[in-house]
Order: sequence, then structure tokens, then C-alpha cells
Amino acid sequence: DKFVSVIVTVYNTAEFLEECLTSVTNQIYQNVEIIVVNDGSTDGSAEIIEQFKKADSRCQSIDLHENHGVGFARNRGIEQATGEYIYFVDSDDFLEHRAVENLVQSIGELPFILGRNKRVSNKEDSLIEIDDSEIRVRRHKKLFKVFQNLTVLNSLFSMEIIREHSLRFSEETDCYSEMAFLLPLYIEYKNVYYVRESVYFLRVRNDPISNPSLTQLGREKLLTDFVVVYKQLKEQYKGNNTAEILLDKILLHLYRSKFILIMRDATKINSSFEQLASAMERIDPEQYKGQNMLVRRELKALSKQNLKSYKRYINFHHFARETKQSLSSKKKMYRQIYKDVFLKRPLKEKTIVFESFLGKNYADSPRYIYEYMVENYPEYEFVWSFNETNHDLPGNAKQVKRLSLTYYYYMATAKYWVSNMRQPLHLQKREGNVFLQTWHGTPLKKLVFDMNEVYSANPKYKQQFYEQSRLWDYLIASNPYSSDIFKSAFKFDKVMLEDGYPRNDTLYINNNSDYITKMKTKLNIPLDKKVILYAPTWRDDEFYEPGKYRFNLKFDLNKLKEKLGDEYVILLRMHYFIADDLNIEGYEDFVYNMSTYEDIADLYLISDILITDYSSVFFDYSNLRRPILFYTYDLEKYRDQLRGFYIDIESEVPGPLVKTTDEIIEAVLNIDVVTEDYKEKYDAFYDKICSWESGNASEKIVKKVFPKQ
Ligand code: C2G
Repeated sequence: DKFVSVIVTVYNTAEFLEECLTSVTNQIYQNVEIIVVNDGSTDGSAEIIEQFKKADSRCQSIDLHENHGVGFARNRGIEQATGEYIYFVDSDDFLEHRAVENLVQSIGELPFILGRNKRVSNKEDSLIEIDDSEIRVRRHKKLFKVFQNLTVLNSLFSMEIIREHSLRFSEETDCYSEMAFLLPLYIEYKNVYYVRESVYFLRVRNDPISNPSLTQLGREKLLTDFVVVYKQLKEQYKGNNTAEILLDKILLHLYRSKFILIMRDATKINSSFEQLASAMERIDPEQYKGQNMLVRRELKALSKQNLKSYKRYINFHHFARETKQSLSSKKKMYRQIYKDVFLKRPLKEKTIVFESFLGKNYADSPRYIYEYMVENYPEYEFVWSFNETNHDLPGNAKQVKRLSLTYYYYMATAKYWVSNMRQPLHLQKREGNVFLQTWHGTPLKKLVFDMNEVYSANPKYKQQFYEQSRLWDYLIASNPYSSDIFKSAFKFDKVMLEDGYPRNDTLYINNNSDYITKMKTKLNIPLDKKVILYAPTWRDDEFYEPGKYRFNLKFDLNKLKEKLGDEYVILLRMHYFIADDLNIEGYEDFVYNMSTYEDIADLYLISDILITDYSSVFFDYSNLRRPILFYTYDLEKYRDQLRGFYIDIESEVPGPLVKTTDEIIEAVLNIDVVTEDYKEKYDAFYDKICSWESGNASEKIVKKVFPKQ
């Protein structure tokens, strides 16, 4: 029975460590020792390691006190290991429970064997079927591919070969330390074997800003480390043809897949050129014969240390590549024209582009800022970006179709952008450009950097959010609570505008019966009925495709109509992410679908009661001091699995949490009692959330951001 030393190196991965170590201790294959090397973690990792040591006598640990890097940590693990085989695990990853078993069963007399590594960015990815009724050992056909991956994860190495070749990791660098360990194996063994039935899950981490994994440290760091390891190994293996060729091939591969992209950035090209050239001068020119002419020229310039001609070739290369791409679709062509033509036009000092909910509505704070400006700043040129350019708005704003050529023209040349969401990643902010980010709600659900490292739909979310939010010059916080959250959740450190929400001005200006009657009449709502507005948010886990979310009504319309229909009508207002069309057939005189109505503020004004769930709408609605019910039928799941909240919804919100249709009916029928019961909480909530609102936020903000003549 083969004894395996599992070496787990840990550096500040408290968030993942328990899942990792549990997957190791729960391996079907039990004949293991688990050596956890704590590489100077400063988070809660040490405590977790202690717990596992207590619970499982196979666990031991090495505490390095200071951070030395994964290569150093793995080497210390190897020295302490007593197994016949070594198996490495990274502390943010986890194993399928037969991973080690299936490798051990297959290794036979082989010196090492590989399993399969699967990247996972959400929970579903790790729910895979493995048929191991018949495990097959396969020979890798493309040997270079194996080494190009440069990973020791999910491989079983016999201690004998580790000793025989004195296999060790480089200790000087953070990245690419595996090359030193793997190279001797590549030289010695022409065949590499693997078993698909052994699966290791590589976690794709989603916070490269606050907590990057090694590979997320950025291309420049990767280049710096690679050059160190490359030079060192080239020296050590001088004259060994197989080794030198492999090293050169890896250099070329990384140049084309990673390092060349650094060279697009004019501010980085000089220093990166120097590093790259110091490696490239050691490459055997034979090795790049197979590359295309452009690349060959670049490589030659690099190896001759000729920066000037390198710049010429690389700029041409990037230009050629972009042009080729831009011919492949209209979308790409627009972006290219935007970059090469529009961005070079002069900036228009008095032009503003407005956008709300990614072009969906004429609504929210951008609308109210615009309306104030139309009245008071006529010297400006106004542009609205919409998905459909048929909106009805005051003033003489130009409407442009979002992502059209005209849109790009204005995004490139307008000095000001006003938007309540993020702008597309490929838009560039130029010198002099001013971005007023209004945001679109007071947060209840945790945002960006306050969100746990959960599996999310898009593993690049935090990274992208970070890049996009660096462009914001002003951000509106409508209350002290939001202001604090935005600083941490967005890592926002520019100008916070603390004057209330422009979108809530109307709740102070138009909260009168004239406006309400006019609005109800316009929307065909009977004047003799009271109005309940139901405005829920979206659910992260219920969607058809990214951006298109599902929603089904979770109440009994029959019952509601029967009990409340004489006195009330219900307005349904779905979140702008919801793609479903609600079926309200048979309830036409009781239920009104207002999901496509431009601005929810009008719906607030005409309603007597709000029913919502975890949507930020209740913060705004509380400005009206009217009753709010929280229909939170999926509270546990939403709060604990999907998001997490900033406030304790059970004790702090200004209304009752109801979970069934009957409870809704009961609360509505006794709304005066509910109001009385929640009076104190409502007052406290109002003080916390609405104290900056005054009905003239738009004016205050415009005066701070836009110079008058
Ligand atoms: N909204 C709406 N109708 C709904 C839900 C929301 O018109 N049924 C509008 C409201 O203006 C609301 C905004 O969209 O304030 C944001 O909606 P949320 O439900 O709060 O959800 P989300 O878009 O995820 O934004 O910091 C706030 C958060 O980012 C929430």
C-alpha cells in the first residue's frame, strides 16, 4: 500500500482553506500524511490549520513565520515528507474525492503520473460525473503541451525520482518556480502518462485586486519572474540540447501568449523591453524560424537589444492585428474607429452624454440632473444614449443608439459622462474627461469588494469593476450609510457628492394630489382605488443567459384579488434585468404591469403601499414615509447563499417581513396597525437614510460638477 505525502502550501487563503483541507482529508485514499506548510500567512489561515491538525492525526504543519514564496515552501515540505510518493495541492484549490486514489491505482512502476486539472469558477463546474469503473492510463501525445502548462498540481511523483534528480523548486521568484522541478523530468522521460479519472479543481479566483492568486499578479510580474528563472536554468543546463530547446520554446510561447501584450502599453514598453531582451539574447535563433515574419523581426530586434526597431515592428504588429480583428465584425470596426479616429478629435467642453440603466430607460438620477440642466444650463449640448432612440424627453437632447457609431463619436468627444451604471470596458477616458457616476441605489445587498469570494457568474467581475470605477471622478452617495459603503465596496477615493439623490427630488417636489391624480389618469389607474406597488429585485441564480433573468410571481393572484380587489389595485414592476413577460390574463382590472414604464419614481408617488424584497427601492420609497412590506419568501437563500446584507433585515427595516400570500393580505387589511407598530423603526430608518434629501439634490450636484458660462 503506497504511502503518499500530500504537501499543501498556504499563504493567506483562509477563505478557501477549509474546503481545500476537507477535500484532502476526505480523500478515499487514506494512506497519506498531510504536510501543511504555512508560508507566513497573516490572515486566519493558521487557526484553520490548527483545527485540522487536532481533528486528523495525519495532518502536521510547518510554520515558516515569514512569507518565502511557494517554491521555498514546497521544498520545505519535500524535506519533511516521509512518503514513497509526493502530491502537491494549492490551498485555494480542492480535490475530487477519488483524485489521489485514481492516481495511486494507476501509477504502477511509473516514476510520475498526471491527473486532470479542471478550472472552476462556479459551483456547477465542480459537479461532474466521473466514470472510473475502468481507469485508463493514457500517454500524452504532445509532450511540450504538458510542460507548457508548468504545473505540478494533481501529479504523483515518486520520492525515488525526486531524490535521484534532486528535484527542487526555484526559491528566488514567486512565479515559475516549477520549471526547475519539472525540467529534469522532461529531459529524462520521453513519455508522460495521465489518467483522466483523477480530477483536481483549480479555483478561478475573482478578486485579483484585493487578493490576487500568483497567476493574477499581472503580466509584468510574470515577465520579471520568468526572466530570472529562464536565465538561471539556461546557465545551469548549458550544452544540454533538450533542456535548452525546451526553455526557448517556453519563452517563445509566453512571449506570444502573454508578454507581447505588455508591449501594447507605451508606458511599459521600455522597462519590459530591457528584461525581455536580456532573456531573448540567450535564445537560439533556430528556435524562432517557424514564427511568422513579423514575430521573427520582433524577436531579432529583442535579441539584438534594438529598442527602436523593436518599437517599429511591435507597433505595426499590434496595428495589423487590430485591423484584422476590426474587419471581422461591425462591432469591432466601430471600436477601432472610436480609437483611431474619434478619440483624436478635440474634446467638446460643453457636451454631456447621459445614460441610465445601460440605455434602457429615461430615468433615475441622470434624468433629473438632465432636467435641471435643460432649464438652467442651456449653453450645454446634451446627448442621451438609449437602446431605442424614441424616448419622449424635454429639451433638445440628441438621442443616440447605444454602441452605434454616433454613440462612440459622442463618448469620445464629450467632456462629460453622466451614468448610473458602469460604462463598457473598452471605452477610454481621455485627458480632461469628467465622469459623474450617480449609481442606482442605496445598497442592501453586498457589493463588489464587500462580497465574499463566492463563485460568481463572471470570475473577472471584481477586476473589471475595479478598472471601470477608476474612471469615476464623482460619485453620488445619498446618505452617510451609502457613503461609507461605497468607499469600501468600490474602493472609491475621489469626490463623493453627499447631497441626496437627484432621483428623489421628485418625491419631495411632486408629492401632492394634483400630480398624483394626473399621473394615475395618464397610466389608466382607477382613481377610486388605492394602489399597491410590487417591485422586487432579481435573483443571481435564476437566469436564461447573462443579463437575462427569470422571475415568476410567488403569490396567489386569485386570493389577492378576492380579498383586496374591492379596495386596491396592484402595480407590478419587475427589475430591469428581468426578461420574463408576466402573464396577468384574467386580472386586467386588478393587476397592472408597469415593468416597462420609464421611471419608477412616478410609481412610488401614486402608490399607497410598497411591497418589495431586497431591492434598494425601499430606501427611496421611505422618503415618502408610506408603509412598506417585505415579501421575503426566500430570505435565507438570498441572504446567506447569494449575497449577504449590510443591515440586519430582520430588525432594522421599516416594515414587516411577510412570507406568504395570506400574510400579505393580513398586513394590507391591517395597514394602520402595521404603520403604528413600525412607527419607531420607520423614524429611525428615515433619519439614517433620508437626512441628506431635500428635494434639490440635482441643483446642488450640478453646481458642483458643471461650470456655468
Ligand atoms: N428598480 C426598478 N424596479 C424594480 C427594481 C429596481 O425600477 N423592480 C430600479 C430602482 O431604481 C432601484 C434600482 O433599479 O433602486 C436598482 O435595483 P435593485 O433592485 O436595488 O438591484 P441592483 O440593480 O442589483 O442594484 O447599490 C444598489 C445595488 O447595486 C442594487
